[in-house]
Amino acid sequence: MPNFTLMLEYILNKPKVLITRRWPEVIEKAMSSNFDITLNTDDKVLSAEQLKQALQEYDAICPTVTDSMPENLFSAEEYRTRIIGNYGVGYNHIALDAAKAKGLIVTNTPDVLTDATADLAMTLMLMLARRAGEGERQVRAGEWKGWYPTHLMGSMITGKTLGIVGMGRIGRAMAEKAHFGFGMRILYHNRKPLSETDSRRLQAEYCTELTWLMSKSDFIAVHCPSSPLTKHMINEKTLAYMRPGSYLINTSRGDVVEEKALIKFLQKGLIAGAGLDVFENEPTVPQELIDLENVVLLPHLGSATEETRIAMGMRVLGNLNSFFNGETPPDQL
Ligand code: 8YV
Repeated sequence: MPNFTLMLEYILNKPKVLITRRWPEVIEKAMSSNFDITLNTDDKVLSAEQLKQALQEYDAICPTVTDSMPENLFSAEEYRTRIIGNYGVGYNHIALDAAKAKGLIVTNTPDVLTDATADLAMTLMLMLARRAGEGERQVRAGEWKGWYPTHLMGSMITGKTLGIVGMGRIGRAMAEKAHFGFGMRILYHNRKPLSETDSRRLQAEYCTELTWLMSKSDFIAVHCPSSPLTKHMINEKTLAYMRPGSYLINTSRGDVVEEKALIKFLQKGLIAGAGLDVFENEPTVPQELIDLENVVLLPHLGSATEETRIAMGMRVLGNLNSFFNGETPPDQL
């Protein structure tokens, strides 16, 4: 039941909205025409104290993955904030149940970053297979002495097997690109299988056991969200099922992979390499990973295209508009 007194208040006074990090200018402008927005002009990560304060001062807060909003942030009796419009699809940085228990609405931005993230996972897969990181470092260091037949030989991805862990939107988009673009065979592990039509179209094989998928894949791409269930899902035990020549790619969340175990497997040469866009303690990247040649490391760029970052902002704007008009936001969690 909409709160009509509040709605009237929002008509008379534009809702106060905090955007915690800088967004593309065009979308900041679009937000400012509907709301009384506060920008974080320094673009520095806000402290827990600042976020706590913001919950008392703003009608809406629009955080990103860098804003940790754990359970203890929602310990006050009352809040001015009614809605948290997360700028991103992953929301493991927000204690959803605690926020909801205090009557806050939380939204995210699904769909619009699916292709960008799947493209980045493909980038990592190709870079690993073709040793692009090593080659680029060689050229930049002036160490390239000319062509020779055995120079930086990598492997094909065409015709190889890709194991997808988490067949949600992004997993499916990667399966499409890999299968139709590169003729890859698709295996996937997910809570439930794809529809008959989708699995036939992609010729994708459902693996109920993660370890089975890991033992049969040349490339393993992690696309499941972070949750207590998926934390360290890729660990010492499961990594042991990977083939010596196989590669791990992670563009979801760092904590799905137990970094320490991965480092051990890479250092011992038990797997061929890893492509990582996310880490357990971002922005800290363990020196052991940096020291390895057969690892491609990116700074959480999954959705970093101009088109996508604008679309994400539009999605937040849509959610806030609906909410302040007394409707259910389309991406309410
Ligand atoms: C975003 C992401 O850039 O949306 C996500 O879940 O991982 C990234 O692509 C980031 O989360 C923005 O908050």
